[in-house]
Amino acid sequence: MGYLLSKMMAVFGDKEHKVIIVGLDNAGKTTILYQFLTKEAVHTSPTIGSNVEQITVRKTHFLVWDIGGQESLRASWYSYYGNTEIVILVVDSTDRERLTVTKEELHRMLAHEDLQNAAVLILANKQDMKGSLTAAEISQFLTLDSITTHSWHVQACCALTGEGLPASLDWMKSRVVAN
Ligand SMILES: Nc1nc2c(ncn2[C@@H]2O[C@H](COP(=O)(O)OP(=O)(O)O)[C@@H](O)[C@H]2O)c(=O)[nH]1
Ligand SMILES: [Mg+2]
Repeated sequence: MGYLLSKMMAVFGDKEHKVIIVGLDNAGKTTILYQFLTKEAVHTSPTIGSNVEQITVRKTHFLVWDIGGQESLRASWYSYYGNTEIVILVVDSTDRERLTVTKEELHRMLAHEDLQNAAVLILANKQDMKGSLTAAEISQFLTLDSITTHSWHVQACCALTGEGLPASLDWMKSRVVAN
């Protein structure tokens, strides 16, 4: 391989892929970010504040933003959209009442031009809890099948144990490598 090409590949390989974690408050966003860091990936130094971390999955670097989900903060989600390659939408699978709100937020996000090229990972979290909806039920409720404009994937998980999270990181990696 030529020097220039290998140099370019090295630079390209070091690219940081921007990820945002969204979802309603109490869905488990921060717990998931923490699980990603301690169980599955190399943790390099935290950067701006406490809500953004770099996660490395077999040489692929993600810069992951954990964004607040309280109603008052949701209006400013869009300010994080620029250059986002992956949106992780965390759902509390026991919170049936607020699934409608999540559905609205999801479809509003997908319509935003800054997220045109982003892939969406829906995490059906809190699978350890009694009465939690399955990933298939969440999928149906959020009408994921109607999404044709974005690459999406739904994954059942439990942030407390980390179950389902390695598979999530694999999918994320496959998305950015595919691009
Ligand atoms: N049982 C259970 N509790 C969880 C799970 N994930 C998060 N939690 C709990 O849900 C609450 C909210 O989690 P947090 O990560 O702060 O949610 P955030 O507001 O979306 O950042 C905390 O008490 C967590 O311990 C899970 O998979 N199972
Ligand atoms: Mg949080």
